[in-house]
Amino acid sequence: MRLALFAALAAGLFATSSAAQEVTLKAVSSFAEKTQFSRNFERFIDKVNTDGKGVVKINYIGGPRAMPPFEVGNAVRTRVVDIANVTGAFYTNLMPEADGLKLISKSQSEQRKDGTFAFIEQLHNQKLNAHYLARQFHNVPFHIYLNKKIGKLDFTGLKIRVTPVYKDVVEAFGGTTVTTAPGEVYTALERGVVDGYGWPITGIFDLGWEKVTKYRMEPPFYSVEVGVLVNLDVWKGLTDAQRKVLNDAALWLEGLDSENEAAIKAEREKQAKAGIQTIEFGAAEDKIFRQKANDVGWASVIKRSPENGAKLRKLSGN
Ligand code: 173
Repeated sequence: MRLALFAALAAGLFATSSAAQEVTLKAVSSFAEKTQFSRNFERFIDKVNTDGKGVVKINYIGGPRAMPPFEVGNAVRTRVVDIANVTGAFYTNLMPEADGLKLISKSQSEQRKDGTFAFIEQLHNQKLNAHYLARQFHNVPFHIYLNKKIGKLDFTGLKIRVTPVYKDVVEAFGGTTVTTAPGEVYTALERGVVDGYGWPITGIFDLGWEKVTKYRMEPPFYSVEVGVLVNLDVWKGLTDAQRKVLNDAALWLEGLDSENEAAIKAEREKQAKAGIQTIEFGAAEDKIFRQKANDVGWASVIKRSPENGAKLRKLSGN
């Protein structure tokens, strides 16, 4: 009887002490589950849960069904969640400099060497109480998709769905903008509430947007940025072993960007097959568009955060 009690106690103790070594982190994504910009984060979670068995575990709550995309940055800041997959465009209200991340196209390894990453980390520490663990999709560009054909580089008379990523450039070329989360794009297009939208080159099929999209405008511009953020207090409270699992998985996650080139090529073909036509103005106009996009993008960041914005631009080399 006594022995049984002792055994039960010992087993109980053992369970608690091993549980105390394993930390569970609550995760959300600002993009829909199993879609283009959540998929690699979900692979990262699987990797952490496999490699980190008994050390660190990620409990994935889900995408926008669990939390509105524009609230994810604040949820990391206030530790409502521990770790998140989110683009800077969704938390510019807390950190205006986050809008500059799309203007940085250097690889992460380069950014880690030349101090860019360290500055981005510092900004996230200060403004978002977050650790910037990884950046994904730096080699994936954005496009403007349209349902009305335009004959020149001019959005006058068009209403275009944006996020902070595209707002300044669309307005610079005369368009009217309406900001929505990705989850509202399909209905807005279907009802003709908007004449087009900004989105990366990849991912429109996940959401069925090819059914309500006629044209993709060239050229590609900017650089997608989807970060993995960890609440800073949570990060500081982890053991070296726990941080190592996350750091190793983060580098692996960033390495998945090598898959993007093939994915982009396949996506362009798939869009053409789905009947999406391209609108092209030629090399000279493309250059004008990209230059203007870059200039108005930086101007907007620098206006909202003069010192940090200027420093970020200098580091970016763009
Ligand atoms: O919602 C968006 O169009 C947007 O800003 C974005 C940013 C990164 C990846 C995908 C979409």
